[in-house]
Amino acid sequence: MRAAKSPRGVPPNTSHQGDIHISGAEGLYPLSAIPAVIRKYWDRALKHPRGEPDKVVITAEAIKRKPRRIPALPVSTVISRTPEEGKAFAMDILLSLGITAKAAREGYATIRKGGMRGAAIISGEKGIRLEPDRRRGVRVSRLGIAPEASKLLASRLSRHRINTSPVKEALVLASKVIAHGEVIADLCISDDPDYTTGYVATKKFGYVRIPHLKERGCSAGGRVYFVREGCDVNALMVYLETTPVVIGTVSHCSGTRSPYEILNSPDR
Ligand code: WAQ
Ligand code: MG
Repeated sequence: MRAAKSPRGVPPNTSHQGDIHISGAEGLYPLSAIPAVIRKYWDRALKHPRGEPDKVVITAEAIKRKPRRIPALPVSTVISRTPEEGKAFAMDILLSLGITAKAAREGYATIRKGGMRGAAIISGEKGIRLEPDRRRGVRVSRLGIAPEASKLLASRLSRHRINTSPVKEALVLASKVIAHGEVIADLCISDDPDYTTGYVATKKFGYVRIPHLKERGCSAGGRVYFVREGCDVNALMVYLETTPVVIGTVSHCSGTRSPYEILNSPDR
């Protein structure tokens, strides 16, 4: 689903260029669930805190390949009280994985600028933007979670009172992205003005939630995928946009941990 509004003074439906992104969502579902999913996406598009769209596009496509099954990343939450603390923690994680300060700063600035509908792909060494359409970014799609895994995930997240749609959807998305060997890290800040928790996801540290990563009321957000230098961007885009992937198993979910704990014992 994609919901957008035209800039003031421009009639809708003339072109996608210049559209203001309101909301998007995607998933893999059995055919029987599609009517309910369309209803859910419709409600989400029209009741979004970013505003009212004047254009909503919902697309359904049959997948021809059996989805690849992958595990969900482990989940934890870092103790962080301000956007500055959150940013410092995210930078420490990125730098510890060999991403250069230049690339990390470029990625962070891209997110804080906001306005994209998808994610930016940035090379981890030189900090160069690699996706062909920089205004749009790459939109990850064809991903889902198996019913049994979804149930188990819900019960594990509930123990930490974080069994919510934003957390579950972001975890599924990040798990697909990180399952690709060329992606080193996924850094995200929501574009919803009221949702201030972001995350950094990596193979080594899992999905780490970062509370208060932006100021309340700020509508800028985005995602950045840091990739290995020399990565085959076309192959990566095909994987992200079109390869069907389903979360089949869930990893452990822990509560809050200090930045020091996370950086020094990534596995717990
Ligand atoms: N593929 C690539 N980029 C995406 C996608 C996608 N499928 N969906 C969203 N984005 C990009 C796009 O630039 C959005 O503006 C930005 O990410 C933020 O999207 O555990 O709600 O849907 O509590 O606003 C994090 C949850 C929630 C943290 C993130 O993102 C937690 C969120 P939003
Ligand atoms: Mg949003």
